[in-house]
Amino acid sequence: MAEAVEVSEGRGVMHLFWRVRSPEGAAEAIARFASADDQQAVTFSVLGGRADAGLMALSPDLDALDRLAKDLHGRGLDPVSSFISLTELSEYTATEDDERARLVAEGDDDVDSKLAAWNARIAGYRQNRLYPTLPDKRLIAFYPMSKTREPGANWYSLSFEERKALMLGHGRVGRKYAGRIIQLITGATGLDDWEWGVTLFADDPVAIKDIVYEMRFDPVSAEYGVFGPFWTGLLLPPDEVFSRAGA
Ligand code: 76R
Repeated sequence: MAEAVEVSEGRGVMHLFWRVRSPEGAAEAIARFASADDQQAVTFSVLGGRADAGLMALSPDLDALDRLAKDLHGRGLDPVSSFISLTELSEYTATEDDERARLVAEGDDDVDSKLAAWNARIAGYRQNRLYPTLPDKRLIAFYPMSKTREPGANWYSLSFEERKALMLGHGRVGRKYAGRIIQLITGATGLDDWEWGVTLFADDPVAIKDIVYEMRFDPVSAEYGVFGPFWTGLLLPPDEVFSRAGA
């Protein structure tokens, strides 16, 4: 067997979209993949006619993702699109110094214990960003995006402080959707055609439309965001996805 191609941190992420012909043993192959401790996969029926079905798979090993993709291809799932990315930590998350300054500015008289609680919460949050557990929701929405590099709107020529301040506003909008949306932002610079994959999980289709619409007004998206094709799917077990596709 080929040797593993392991990420040094986080997970490799593969989004696949197929036309379904005759998925001989495909559901079993996906279940086998997902039975490994550190691997996960969810399948979905793609809404509309651009593809029949899709998969989002996570593994620390890009070789395992590649073997899964080729195995499924050989089992009558014809890829129509795909996206390769890696989970990542944000460079803009608040630091302990930021949080201390915030507590001090608020006149908090219990800074040390508040900071300890904050550190514990952030450690869990970071762990979850790098090693997420895919949630049990009804809907998945996926789209790739990049930040612009145009004269007058070049994200990459802004200073770190400017970008961090802008991302603070972005996070504030995002947090309004706590409980309605679970988002997973994965990095793809140098790996695929866009810089990030945006994967949203929700039960209510309106939540997906609302968050993406509201984000459009936030300067990060309004001035610097460019977006690829949008895919929306109903999360279902593999056999249900394939039988629904008429296979
Ligand atoms: O540190 C954090 O993770 C919290 C702040 C935060 C960062 C750094 C955050 C919060 N995001 C971050 C990074 Mn986001 N996000 C998107 C989209 O459609 C659009 O206009 C944009 C697509 C959505 C819907 C969304 C949702 N985010 C990023 C990045 C990387 C940027 C970089 O590194 O330059 C991208 C591309 C991106 C895009 N974001 C949130 C959300 C939501 C719901 C939150 C709040 C989550 C929470 O706090 O639990």
